[in-house]
Amino acid sequence: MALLPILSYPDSRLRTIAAPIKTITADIKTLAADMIETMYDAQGIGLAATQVDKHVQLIVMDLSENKDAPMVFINPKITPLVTEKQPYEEGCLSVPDVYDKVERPNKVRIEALDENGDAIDMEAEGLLAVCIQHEMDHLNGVIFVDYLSHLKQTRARDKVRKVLKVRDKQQLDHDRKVKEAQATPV
Ligand code: K1U
Ligand code: ZN
Repeated sequence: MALLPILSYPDSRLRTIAAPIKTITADIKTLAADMIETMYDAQGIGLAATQVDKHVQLIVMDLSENKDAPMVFINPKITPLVTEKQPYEEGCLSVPDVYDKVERPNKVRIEALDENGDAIDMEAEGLLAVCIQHEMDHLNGVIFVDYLSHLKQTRARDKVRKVLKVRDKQQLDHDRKVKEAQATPV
């Protein structure tokens, strides 16, 4: 399995519309497994293929406490089961360290296939309903900050730039330390 790089807002590749998956090949199963590993590594509860620059209708999620119940959704379709929308604080691995409230229906029906091609038909409420709608948005090129004001979108862009700068510096420091340790005679 492999960790996949996650695209960061405002990368234009996050705007790509995902294509339906015609056949669940070994490559698709490997992608699903890699996305689950990537989601756990990034401490997320969901990940859409769009976020790892793969433009197919594939979502992984795990809302369990012990992170031992991954779910795979292929070609998902969502039907709202309530008309009213409720605010929920959302985050996104593609928009690190930015959290804000988005209003969505709190109960939806999810129809999809799992990684074995078996049909999923379930009702989701609360965080599960919010998360699947957030991930479906990714497959359609929509990011949760699109629902926020222009000012908040500008702030989100600035925040992501700062976070990525800090991460890059930490990675460089780490690489330098590893190199120094390898060069130090025992
Ligand atoms: O799509 C993603 O980038 C994953 C995203 C899913 C999500 C979380 C919360 C609401 C909607 C969608 C994340 O996993 S963000 C990180 C996270 O674990 C989290 C953030 C806020 C609340 C709960 C969890
Ligand atoms: Zn997201």
